[in-house]
Amino acid sequence: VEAEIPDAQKTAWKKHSASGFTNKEDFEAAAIRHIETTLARSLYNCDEGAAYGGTALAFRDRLIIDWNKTQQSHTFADQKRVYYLSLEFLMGRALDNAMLNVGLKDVARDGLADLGFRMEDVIGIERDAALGNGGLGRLAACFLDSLASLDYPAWGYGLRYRYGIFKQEIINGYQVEVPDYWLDFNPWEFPRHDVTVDIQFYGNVRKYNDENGRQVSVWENGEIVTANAYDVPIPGYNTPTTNNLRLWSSKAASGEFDFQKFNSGEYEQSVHDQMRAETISAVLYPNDNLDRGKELRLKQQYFWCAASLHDIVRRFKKSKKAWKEFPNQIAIQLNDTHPTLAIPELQRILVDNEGLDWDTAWSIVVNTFGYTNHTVMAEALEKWSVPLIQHLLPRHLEIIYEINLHFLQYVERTFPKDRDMLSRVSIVEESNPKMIRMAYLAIVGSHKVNGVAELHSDLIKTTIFKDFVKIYGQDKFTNVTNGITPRRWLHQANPKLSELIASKLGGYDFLKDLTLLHKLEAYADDKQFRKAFQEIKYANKTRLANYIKETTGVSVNPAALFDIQVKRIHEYKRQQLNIFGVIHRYLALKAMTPEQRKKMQPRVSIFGGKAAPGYWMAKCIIHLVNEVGRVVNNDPEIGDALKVIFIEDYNVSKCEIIAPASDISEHISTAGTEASGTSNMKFVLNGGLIIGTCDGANIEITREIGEDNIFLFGNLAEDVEEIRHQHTYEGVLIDDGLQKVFDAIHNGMFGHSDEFSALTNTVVNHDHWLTSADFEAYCKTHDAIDEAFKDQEAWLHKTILAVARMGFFTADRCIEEYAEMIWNVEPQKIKQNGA
Ligand code: GPK
Repeated sequence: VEAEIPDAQKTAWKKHSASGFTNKEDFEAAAIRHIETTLARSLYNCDEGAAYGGTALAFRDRLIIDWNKTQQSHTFADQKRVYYLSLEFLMGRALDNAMLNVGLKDVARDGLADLGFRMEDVIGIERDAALGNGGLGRLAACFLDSLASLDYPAWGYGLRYRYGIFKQEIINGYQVEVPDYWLDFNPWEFPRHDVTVDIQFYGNVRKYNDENGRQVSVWENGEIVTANAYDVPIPGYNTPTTNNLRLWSSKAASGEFDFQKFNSGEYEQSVHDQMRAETISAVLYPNDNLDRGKELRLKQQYFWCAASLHDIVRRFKKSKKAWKEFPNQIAIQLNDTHPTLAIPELQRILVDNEGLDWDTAWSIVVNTFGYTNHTVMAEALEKWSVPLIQHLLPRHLEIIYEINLHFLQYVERTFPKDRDMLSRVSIVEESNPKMIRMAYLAIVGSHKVNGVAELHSDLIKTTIFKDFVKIYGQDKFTNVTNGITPRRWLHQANPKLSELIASKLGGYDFLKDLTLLHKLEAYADDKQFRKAFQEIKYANKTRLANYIKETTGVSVNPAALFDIQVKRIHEYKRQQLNIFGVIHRYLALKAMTPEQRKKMQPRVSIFGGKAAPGYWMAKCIIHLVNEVGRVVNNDPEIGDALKVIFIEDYNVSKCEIIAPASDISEHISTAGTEASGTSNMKFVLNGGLIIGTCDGANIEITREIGEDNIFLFGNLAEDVEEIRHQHTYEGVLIDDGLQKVFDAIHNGMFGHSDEFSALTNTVVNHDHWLTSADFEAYCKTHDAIDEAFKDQEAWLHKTILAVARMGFFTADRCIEEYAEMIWNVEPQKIKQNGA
């Protein structure tokens, strides 16, 4: 390609080619130029918003220079690439991350100071990119950071929602959802008006025989919607590699209007068609760990899968390689079952459009895809009704049936006498209406299936996917324990701790090899180090206390024990256990004399998280937390002994303030329900300890950091079924302490008891989540925490050791495991000066 360009053109280009700033002067020049020209502001109306805009645009320019180099270099090298398909990318803010990853935050800070601005204020202007619900979406964001930081040629593919996860407001103690329109100023995306894909829905399938007598299927007469690409640069840490996140936006096929309709007087209809098309990428579905089966959601899934695959196939075809090379050039990872339609879609492209025979095509498909499962809970496993798919995607339904036929024939050959097995593993559930089981389709269409923590990966093999292990053998199923990026979750969220660590480890290499943290073990008994570590924790708690004061008006004492549970509100995550425990503590404090109360360890119980808008029970929990807070925080007898805080609108940027400020964080799901959890990793990495159940990654965290440095309690996963069985046949035994809590609620201590009867009744009637069975152990463990916290030196010893032993939980390790076990891809270094 290079040789075809005339020398004169090259010279002109090279002379003016953008190079990007590296010092304060050049940063200021770039920022001011953007403020004056791109934003049309002057010295006299440059507010913080404009300063943010100018800074972000200056960094965007820099990122895009590296982005261009990276993409060019990847294209020339033509190595295998990874495509990470996820309906959610919970990115949070981009500016701080970009500044740190390219190593120019100090330069920008000095430059902004010259212009009269404080870095923290400028960073605080940015809206979170909140295109996700919780753990699954944030995992995708951490993985993008690691893929770029480790120099893997990788792209993310997602949807460009006009509205991300809703903004949560708490009004009179209740959650109210407010739309999050985040795109009015988003300097981080590049609209690619030239990159469009036409996507078909509905229509019919026509069959004919070609000249060789082969039956050909044509899917036609459908409705067309156009997918438009928006690219978001993903900078690696301390490397020029800048990968791409491509987000698709939907619009009406003819661009603006359907001119025929417009001219024939059907103006309203043509506008309506346009709005209908734009609806596809309008809004993120706000459910976490729940499948609701809405038609528009299926449309989103197909729209995004089809656009992404078209893009991937287009890129592959440019290389003119044989189709059998496809899986050697391309690995596609399915983040949960949401992108499972990519499997029949690739099969359709290969068979219907490219004329490959079924078996050849299918072997390409299976070798291309890998599937990550994120939950064992039945209510979260996706199923789509056959009539719905038939209507929306008639050709895909045929292909899914054909895939199922081949699969069931194979099963029958392997297990000739097991008729039950066939109906159990069929991709088509024989219900009324019939349903397509997306997880089964994902397993059948992938070469590897992984869970996200050891216990979870074992559970999927012994419960929901047991039959598939028999059919395919153990090797198809594997584990990749989740991780987090230490760039955002240590260096960015907790710069002081990162600096302290760097001062002992002789630099910041640990940010790219987190196992180096083990060298901190030598400082666990070092008096000075402990003191510095403790001061940082105190400063971070003060930062959070100030935030709480500003946003809720409640003063909390940074010297108190900060006990934090922030995550989506879900019964299985058991925020109800936490708030019942808080009430139990409050009742105990009320029963004490003032002298006794003074001896108690002061606590601040902090909650945060969103409830899905239709999740009544989760909303009751939020309401109860807020009402308990109102009563406890205004009780003059209690004072600093206990404060109960609900932080409104928990999101990624708030987590960056919250995670460094915990003494204890709560990861207390019913054993066997939380696939991994990732906030558990964030809190320990930032010098806090965990109270947790033997669930998800808590188990591996315990193994790594040592059982003296974590507070585990509660029934084990293997015993849960038995206890539920007892509940059904013998009734629920309500713990005495919990009964007192329920009595207080019923007596109206926290407002009208009707408001909370659903919450208490579900425990009394079924206690599916073992709230009562685990209550006593939970409260006792909190008492043990109070005791342990009193000995600050011993506490510091534990927290420092824990930090030192968290190296395993970096997302970099995850990416290396995926690359080796599932994707078979190699990193590719980008030279500082182009390809
Ligand atoms: C799992 F099934 C789902 C889902 O719909 N949303 C979601 O965030 C989470 N998850 C798990 O609940 C966590 O345990 C896990 O750490 C996270 O996915 C990432 O794997």
